[in-house]
Amino acid sequence: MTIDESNRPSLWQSYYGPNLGYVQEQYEKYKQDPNSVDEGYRALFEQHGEPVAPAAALGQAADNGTSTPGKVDTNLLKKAVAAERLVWNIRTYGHLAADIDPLGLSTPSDVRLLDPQEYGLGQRDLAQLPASLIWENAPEEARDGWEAIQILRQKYTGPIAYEFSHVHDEKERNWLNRQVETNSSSQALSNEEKLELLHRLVEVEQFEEFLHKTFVGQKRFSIEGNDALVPMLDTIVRIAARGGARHVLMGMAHRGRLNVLAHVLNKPYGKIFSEFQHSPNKDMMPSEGSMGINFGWTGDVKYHLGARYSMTEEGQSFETRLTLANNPSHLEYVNPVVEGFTRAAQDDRSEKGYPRQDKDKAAAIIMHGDAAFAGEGIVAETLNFNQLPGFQNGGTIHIIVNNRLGFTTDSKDSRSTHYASDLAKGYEIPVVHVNADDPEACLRAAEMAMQYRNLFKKDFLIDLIGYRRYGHNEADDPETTQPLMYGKVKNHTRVASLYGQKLAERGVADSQQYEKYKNEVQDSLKAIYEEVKNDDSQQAFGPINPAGEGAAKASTQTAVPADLLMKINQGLLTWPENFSVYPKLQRILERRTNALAPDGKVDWGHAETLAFATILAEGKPIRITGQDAERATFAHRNLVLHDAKTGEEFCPLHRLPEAKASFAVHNSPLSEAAVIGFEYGYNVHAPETLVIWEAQYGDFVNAGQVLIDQFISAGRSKWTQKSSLMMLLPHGYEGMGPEHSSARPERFLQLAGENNFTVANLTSASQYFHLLRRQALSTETEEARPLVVMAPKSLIRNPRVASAATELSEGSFKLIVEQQGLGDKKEAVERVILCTGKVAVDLEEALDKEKDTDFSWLHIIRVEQLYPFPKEEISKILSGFTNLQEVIWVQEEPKNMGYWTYMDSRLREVAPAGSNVSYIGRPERSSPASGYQHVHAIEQQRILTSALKPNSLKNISLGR
Ligand SMILES: Cc1ncc(C[n+]2csc(CCOP(=O)(O)OP(=O)(O)O)c2C)c(N)n1
Repeated sequence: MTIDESNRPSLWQSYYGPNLGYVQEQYEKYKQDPNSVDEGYRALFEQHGEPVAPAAALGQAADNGTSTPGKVDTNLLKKAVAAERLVWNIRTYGHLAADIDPLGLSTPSDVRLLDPQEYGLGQRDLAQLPASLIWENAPEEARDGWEAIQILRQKYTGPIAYEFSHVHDEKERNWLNRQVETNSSSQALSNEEKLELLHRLVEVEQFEEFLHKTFVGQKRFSIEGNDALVPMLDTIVRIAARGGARHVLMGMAHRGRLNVLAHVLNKPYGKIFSEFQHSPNKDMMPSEGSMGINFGWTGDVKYHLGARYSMTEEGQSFETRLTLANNPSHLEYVNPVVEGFTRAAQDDRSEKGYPRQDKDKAAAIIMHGDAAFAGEGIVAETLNFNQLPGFQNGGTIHIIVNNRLGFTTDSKDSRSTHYASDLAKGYEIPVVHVNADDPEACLRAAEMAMQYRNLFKKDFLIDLIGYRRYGHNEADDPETTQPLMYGKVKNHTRVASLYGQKLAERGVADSQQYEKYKNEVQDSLKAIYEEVKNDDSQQAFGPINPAGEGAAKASTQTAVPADLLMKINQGLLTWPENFSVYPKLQRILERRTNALAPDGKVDWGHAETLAFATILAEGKPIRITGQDAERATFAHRNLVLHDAKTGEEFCPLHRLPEAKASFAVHNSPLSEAAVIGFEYGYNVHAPETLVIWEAQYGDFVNAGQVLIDQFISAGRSKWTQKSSLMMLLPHGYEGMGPEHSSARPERFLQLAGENNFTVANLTSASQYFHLLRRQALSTETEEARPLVVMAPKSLIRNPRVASAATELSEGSFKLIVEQQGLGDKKEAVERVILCTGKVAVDLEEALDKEKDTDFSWLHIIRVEQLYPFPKEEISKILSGFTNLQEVIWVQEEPKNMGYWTYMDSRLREVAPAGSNVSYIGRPERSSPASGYQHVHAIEQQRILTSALKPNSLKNISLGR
């Protein structure tokens, strides 16, 4: 780069006022010690000498005709300002001109903003300006503004494209730009490291090649085209381990999964070959949803070979456990689960109070598909966890494994954004796009991501832009839909080979190095395969424990001695001196003081708090989240008190003297899917914890249906992944209309099988107390199962639901509850009503209104645990009624919803011979409830009346 020195005007003429003052100050410092000033200024002073006073400067300027005496050289100033704008825009839009398209497929972007001419700046103009004036990080070799711009452009338009301008925190943005501009985030790889990188790329490539040739036509969702993912993961894991992470938790879909399992998690090649070898259907195995692809691989557990990552450095040895989460075919839904794993791995739950989080103890890496990242809403829900107190994990590294296709769909048809990653910008997550054909750049990106994470404890996203060597799976022909792209792919040299050539050109490796590595790796793959091929005893998968039948034990000892309950109750009503509880709430809470007395009653909210307290007293941690979970939708919880004067928060369960474990209570973001996934993940990773998710209203749970179907219901049988997640789903027909009436119990009952979870609907505070305690006691045992509770709404405050203290200090959870005052004269009973939840209380109220009526012909059984079905308990009662004619299921839900389709066949099994099994409830409907309060009231009344009237079935018509 040559510069015409004769065209340089005296520099100081453009400095006036405060600017000149500042420069003169710098000069004074420079005179004392040249090293005390910025390199740029040093160069400036060396070249231009002392900054001269304004008059002299102006005189000088006037002399050479570039300025008028007494006036600012506005022309030069304008140029300096324009140059600043140019610098800013290179930082902001340099990515548009970056070299991040390995196949050269993209249409060029409009990059005029990166061109000095666009700002009226020529080479000469820029050369007039000192480099450090327009770019504070200008390196020494930039002798002036022109050279600075050339260097800066190079940095921002290379194989890594940077997007940071959406990061609002100036400190962070400056740090990020400095990393790019000073290269301080990455030290160049040593020759040895470069050879290691080449070797790794050969392993990645040859593993795929071997599978391709050996298991012809079988699907594997090859990584090829984005091979650099594996060494990037190596780098991230190494930095995390070095920084103290004892867990690295990963999530990814099908693409490249086998390669990551083999190389990052050390799943033995033999195991993988065996899965192909023994696959029952060579065409279908492994499919996206197959075990081979989706079964995770986690270190350090008995039934899997370990994926322990060990390293020794400076006399210190690190051991980190790597986990790749089990994954359903549903793209991206594993993301919140991995976030939950990670937070659980960071939280210390061994002491009272909120868990103590150590963000360095565990790190999360989530890999995404480019189409799925842009398309699936769960991605946004998960990114939103980034900074939320109850959910953040000190920064997840996101990698979009970008092959610019979704199955057969081009990017133009799958997203409205320029980049696949654009969503992340809304969460202020720094984004870098990196060319997958430049493996060293890929490692730099990985390193930068981890340094950012370590420093700022926030998410970082790498968009790894490569291509897909084959079709969506290897059996697909991609040329039918993407002929141009695949024309290029076919002739595109693979990255290992490209990198081998590059190292040879640089003299780091000899020209045969790539071939040498390739032969070595091939030989070892062949040898392993020969062993597997001849060994029929090799099991494709580790043993999967059957889910196990049999009801969760009702009889678990859950009662708590009365004196302990009293003591705990006292503790719960003690708050710090000078803490002013909101007066109205204080009055409500203080009513609990005497609730345990012989004439007192414990209501729903109180029973819950007492259950939590006693669970904590037994050393079991609790975590409860949900929208407004701290107070609860119906304001019955109020476990976080707010000082009415200072706003300070206090949770009585955190100070309770008896508590021996942590209690985490958090209002969640307004998401169901991601929060359910997070809590499920938390619980799987922290199985000793009672983890509870509460829906605002039960009907919203269907926004998390994928998580329920794929993880909560089926996780145990698919992957032996145990969970005891509890879900509280407010449910009940109270005239609120189609919304907020139903938590869709029918959906859970339809999913129920193999004792996969418990479904309950309760009618008393004591039942809730015992069920909570039973669930807590079951954690980490063979009985641990998810628990779905159709939680109350109006019942929360219904005095009929409140319980005497003795019901907590004695007894245990009851699978069924018989209606008091009925069924005493066994031979008189002709009708038994079975029902669950609120309608049972409605029936009790209706009975009370007819105190003088003879109901000896009737008995009512409340089925408090719906699944597993309490068959024996119900049979026993029914068999005691010798004159029984009708067994009726009564529900408030429409006939095609609620419990009836589940109960119908089960009641027929338990109903005595000769008795009729029938239904009372709303007719079949397309929407769960009527939108009109008066219609609701009429329907509800009709249900109750029919249930309590002899021969009513003959007289009423509720439709089909
Ligand atoms: C929720 C969901 N919808 C649809 C599919 C079907 N499907 C499997 S892979 C795929 C394309 C994914 O594209 P991308 O995210 O870019 O990942 P790639 O396969 O290209 O690596 C689709 C639509 C799925 N698995 N999950």
